[in-house]
Amino acid sequence: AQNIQAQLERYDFTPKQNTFRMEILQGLQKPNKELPSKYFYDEVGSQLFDRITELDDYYLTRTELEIMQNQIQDITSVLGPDCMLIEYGSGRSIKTRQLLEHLKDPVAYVPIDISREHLLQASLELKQLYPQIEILPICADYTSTFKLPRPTRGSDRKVAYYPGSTIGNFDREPARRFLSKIAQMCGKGGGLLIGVDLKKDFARLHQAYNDREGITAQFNLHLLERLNIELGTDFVLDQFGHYAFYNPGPGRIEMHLVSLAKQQVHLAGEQINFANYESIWTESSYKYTLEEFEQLAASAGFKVEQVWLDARKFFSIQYLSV
Ligand code: AVI
Repeated sequence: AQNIQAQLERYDFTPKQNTFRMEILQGLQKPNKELPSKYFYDEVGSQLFDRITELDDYYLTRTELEIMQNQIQDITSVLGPDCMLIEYGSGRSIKTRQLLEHLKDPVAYVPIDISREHLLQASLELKQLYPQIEILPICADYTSTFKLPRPTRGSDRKVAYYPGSTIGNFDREPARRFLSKIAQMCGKGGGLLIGVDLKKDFARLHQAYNDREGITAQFNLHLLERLNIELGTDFVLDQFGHYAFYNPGPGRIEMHLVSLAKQQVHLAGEQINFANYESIWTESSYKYTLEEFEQLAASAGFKVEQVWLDARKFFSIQYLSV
């Protein structure tokens, strides 16, 4: 436990409060207001997201786990032995357990997450479950630049793991840039195991982001609560509404917070004006066809080696090599 704490002290690249404030202010001052979705994930936000992943309506996590369960032998044999597994946005590392249990002699597991407490708890649990695997957590915004730790033992063939279809939360060009960064980090011989949500009927998509228990709405609104607590804004939460829909042209779910009145909010001495029904765009979640994703991967320097699907073809797990 002490080793993990010490490792986390050395590899703590938590974003500075100033960067946070600046990004939020810039987003709210745009003519079409927006907020970066990466800021959903403070402690409460991460817990709300965990609850989303367990919802009946949110098919993504369940389907990805089902593919993992059915194909784990094949997946781990494609990944090969002695790899250093690096997970981007590891959260509770639930899906990773399957991998860690079946991979042949993994050299180390490097979970990267922006939520420090979540990361620490998950790392401690993993160390108890798999004492033979070196766990090297990094607290960072994984889209930023940070150094990777060196594992104590042997080969450093790098395999990145990016499950959950989180790649869908990037617009196309940032997605390409992020994937190329991973390709460079992995280098020749390395690869990326990635979860990608697929295009499907609109009603199913709509339901996943408008769940009957209202957890997605809470998750979306919590972003404003976080700004009130951490940046001292004065958002009145019940004056904003969750609004999410599938936009078939660009092929994405758009999640918004809509102002339910003409109102003002204050941040860092600035006043931000909201018209009635004006929206803040808080997240996009792109859905792909296999062909579209193959093109995106190729533009980032990756070749699709293998694709695993569920029976309904809702979701894909793909192995890309450099
Ligand atoms: C993390 N990410 C893949 C989720 C998604 O489905 O885009 C975030 C989420 N937003 C609303 N529900 C879940």
